[in-house]
Amino acid sequence: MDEIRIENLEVYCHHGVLKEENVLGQKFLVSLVLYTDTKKAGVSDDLAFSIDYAELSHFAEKRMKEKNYKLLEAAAEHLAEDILMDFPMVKKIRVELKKPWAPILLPLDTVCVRIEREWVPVYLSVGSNMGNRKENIEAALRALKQDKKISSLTASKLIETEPYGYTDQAKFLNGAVGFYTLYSPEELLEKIHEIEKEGKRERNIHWGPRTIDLDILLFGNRIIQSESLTIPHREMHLRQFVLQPLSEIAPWAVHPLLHRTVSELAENVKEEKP
Ligand code: PH2
Ligand code: MG
Ligand code: MG
Repeated sequence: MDEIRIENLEVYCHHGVLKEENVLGQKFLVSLVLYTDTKKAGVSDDLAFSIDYAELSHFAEKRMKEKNYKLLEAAAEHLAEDILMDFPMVKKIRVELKKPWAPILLPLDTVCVRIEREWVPVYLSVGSNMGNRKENIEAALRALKQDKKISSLTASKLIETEPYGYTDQAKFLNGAVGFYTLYSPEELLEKIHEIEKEGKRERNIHWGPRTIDLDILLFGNRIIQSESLTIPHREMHLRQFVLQPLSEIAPWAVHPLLHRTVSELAENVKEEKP
């Protein structure tokens, strides 16, 4: 990706763990790498197709002064997030915050925190087999869309499917959604649990009837195996009711463990069906 860089923007502000830092303030240096596509602006010579670095620098200065954080980490985290949310042309950002006057009673050039954050593409499966299934799913999608850390949401058509696994239950409506997010996988899982709670989801029978079920299928190309999360979804490659809607919105997405596209996986599952 192309880069626009702002280096060592000086901002006087009051972040710090120490009282005297909060009272007196000090100089901070803000360096930003904005990852974007400059091709269109390059060809047309028109600022409307790029990021105005003057505007962005003033925005960064304002945000740095607006709130006082104890940690450079927190100031950097919020700045990265605010820029990604307010400047849609910035797809990914590197933020470097330096304190050249850090009061540590020893001479130093600077201390620095550097982070990279980006809009990560995510795919979820959605399902419901209780109550007003369509409305349950639509309410969940509305909640996702309203979230500022979720953007560009697209949803597949909903299909009716036979219950899989535990079969003594009503038919499901299933679909898939894709979006970009600033959440970490754990934060997204928490968000999903909140939405399921609002949708009156109760966890009684494993794989049993539910008003709303949202499962993370793919999170960028991340591979995660923890107590709370398995990404890619453990069974996504075996489930027609997941792959069929997913291949409608992301046929080209690649499963990072199986190295197969979603449309290839969907074809395979079809063939295996009796
Ligand atoms: N979800 C399950 C178990 N079985 N079957 C269908 N057809 N659709 C589902 O969404 C589904 C299921 C557990 O999440
Ligand atoms: Mg599920
Ligand atoms: Mg689930």
